[in-house]
Amino acid sequence: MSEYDAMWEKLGIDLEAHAGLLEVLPPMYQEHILSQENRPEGMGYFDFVFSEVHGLRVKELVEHREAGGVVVGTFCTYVPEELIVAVGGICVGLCAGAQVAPEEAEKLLPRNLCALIKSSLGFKLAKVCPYIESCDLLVGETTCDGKKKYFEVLGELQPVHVMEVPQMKLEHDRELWRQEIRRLLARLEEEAGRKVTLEGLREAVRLINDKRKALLRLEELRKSDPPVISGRDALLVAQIAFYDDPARLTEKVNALCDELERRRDGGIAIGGAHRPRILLSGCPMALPNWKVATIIETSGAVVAMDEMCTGIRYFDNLVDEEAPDMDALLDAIADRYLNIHCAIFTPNRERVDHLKELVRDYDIDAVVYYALQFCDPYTVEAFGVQRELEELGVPFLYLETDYSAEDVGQLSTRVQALIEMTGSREKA
Ligand code: BJ8
Repeated sequence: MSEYDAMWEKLGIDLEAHAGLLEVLPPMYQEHILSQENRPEGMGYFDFVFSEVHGLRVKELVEHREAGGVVVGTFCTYVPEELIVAVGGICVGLCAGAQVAPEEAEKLLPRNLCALIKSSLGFKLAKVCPYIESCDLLVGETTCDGKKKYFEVLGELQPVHVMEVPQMKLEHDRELWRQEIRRLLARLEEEAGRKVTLEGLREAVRLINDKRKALLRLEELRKSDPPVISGRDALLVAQIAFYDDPARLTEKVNALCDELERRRDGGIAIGGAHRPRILLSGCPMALPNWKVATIIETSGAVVAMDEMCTGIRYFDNLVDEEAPDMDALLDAIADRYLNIHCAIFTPNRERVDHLKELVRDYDIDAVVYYALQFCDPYTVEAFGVQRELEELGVPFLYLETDYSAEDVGQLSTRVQALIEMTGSREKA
């Protein structure tokens, strides 16, 4: 029995299946996160949030709705959080980082679909996610084909608003996207029963920009060599940023950064001397997906940067807070989001350029490319990324995987070979 049982039951959660899910999380957390040595004290807050993953935060959502507010669930970093906040809503990124009820999901979706989409539907069908059950509205997007069609299936189970994300970044695409931002705002206003004011929207923009600034400050600290924070802890912070209260998260990330600055200045590293520095790039690693990061870091390297949507793609670039009127502010929001370089775009030159910049700025020894099986955008784009990085002399390892643990041994062997190779070569 949990103190939250009554709340979960009211949300329609299957208590028995849910108890099974909650049972597997603590040992996973121990293995991937808590087993690390010399973690910063500031990670204590994030450990606490994770220990309460379906408890306290869900209670906050329930109370928010009881007070008349709305909760909106999202699946992609293209959905502007500030619009949801501006209507007095709470935005929760719906994670889908574990295999749940795949047989059920495969009754409505094909087998050959990426693990993330199947997991998302699995959580919904098994009734084990109190976040999705707390949502008044889900916001989907036309990013990859799998998600686009998945939202039709999900829309039969719960209200879904789908944003049309263009696939190119030409002027008329930008125009379409700007209109889509306004269409979403109208839907959110209708849902929340209130109109957004210029000041309200500006305040929301500042709140979310502050969160981004704190997360970017953390990224800067990952340049320290020897490292002051592990890649797994940085990933955990980003994963939690998708659903925690933004103001509280900003404060906690900044407190963590203060501590990391003291560590850096005092020469306190997480693991002693220099370790090979890996950049992880590719599909998002939604909570609780730490498989590849753990393999890399238990093989003697550190993940020094994540070019993923659970990494810098989520919080890079700010919205212009000074836009003079409502139209300009909405355009500034649209422009910031269109500047995300997801593989669903063509051409996607900016992603490769950004990757090269990150390799240089973070003094990267090798790139590990993480692709979920059946993810066409990222698996196809991997070829060009590999060619360009190898031309620069940057070692590149392509890993295609899913959420199962079956391939851990095989992935570890390949990662270890990469790390040995970086030890015996000059840095790019
Ligand atoms: S902006 S990466 S969050 S779309 S892994 S579901 S692409 S088949 S998640 Fe993504 Fe938005 Fe892009 Fe980021 Fe499809 Fe690929 Fe699955 Fe994916």
